[in-house]
Amino acid sequence: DIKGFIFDLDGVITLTSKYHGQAWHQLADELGVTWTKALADGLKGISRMDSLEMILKAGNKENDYTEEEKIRFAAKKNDNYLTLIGKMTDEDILPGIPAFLKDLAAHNYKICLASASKNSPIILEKLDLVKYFPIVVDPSKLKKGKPDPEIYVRGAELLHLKPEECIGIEDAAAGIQAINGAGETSIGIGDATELSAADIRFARTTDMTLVNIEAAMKINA
Ligand code: G16
Ligand code: MG
Repeated sequence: DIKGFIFDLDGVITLTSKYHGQAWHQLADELGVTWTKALADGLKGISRMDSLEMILKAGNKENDYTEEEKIRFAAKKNDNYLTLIGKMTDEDILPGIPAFLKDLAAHNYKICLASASKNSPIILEKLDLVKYFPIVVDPSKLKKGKPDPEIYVRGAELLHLKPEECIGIEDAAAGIQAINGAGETSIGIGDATELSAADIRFARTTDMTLVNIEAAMKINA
């Protein structure tokens, strides 16, 4: 039986994914790396330093900079990102998410956050969602980022649940791979081709309701 839900943040609860993309795009331009949709999609859910490595690799520049320079690039991207998210409010929560969270709480499901973002506590505050997420996986304590399952394994542990009792929710292929690897049920929000590995997929957040999830789980069973 499903007893808990483990949420990704960027792209599931709010579209910070758009701002991450903009900030990386600007850095890629400065580094002379061509920005493509494939690169943008591949970066979703990937940690800050791993994202920078992917961008440098895309431009065959992975050996061009020192560790110090790379840390400076990542810090610059983050400053830019923090400016972009500066004006976010609870109106930036994706449609259907507040009702879904309320429904989960009313049915006593356990909830936690499994975002790769070190900025997620700030964003939860801006969105006024801290009350739903007293439990947040700390990404700085993990050995490996998504697509490694570690973050979703840790999420289930923090909820005191077995992986098979948890549903993970993601907008990125790397995240779905992490949920599946953890032995949890995966829900993908977004594009069918990008999220073909998800156990259940919804085109948009408003389709994600307990009724629709229960129906999809019956079909899959
Ligand atoms: C998010 C984003 C990624 C971002 C990562 C790290 O993951 O999707 O694009 O690179 O967090 O974020 P930060 O630089 O803020 O620490 P998720 O897991 O919330 O989708
Ligand atoms: Mg995401």
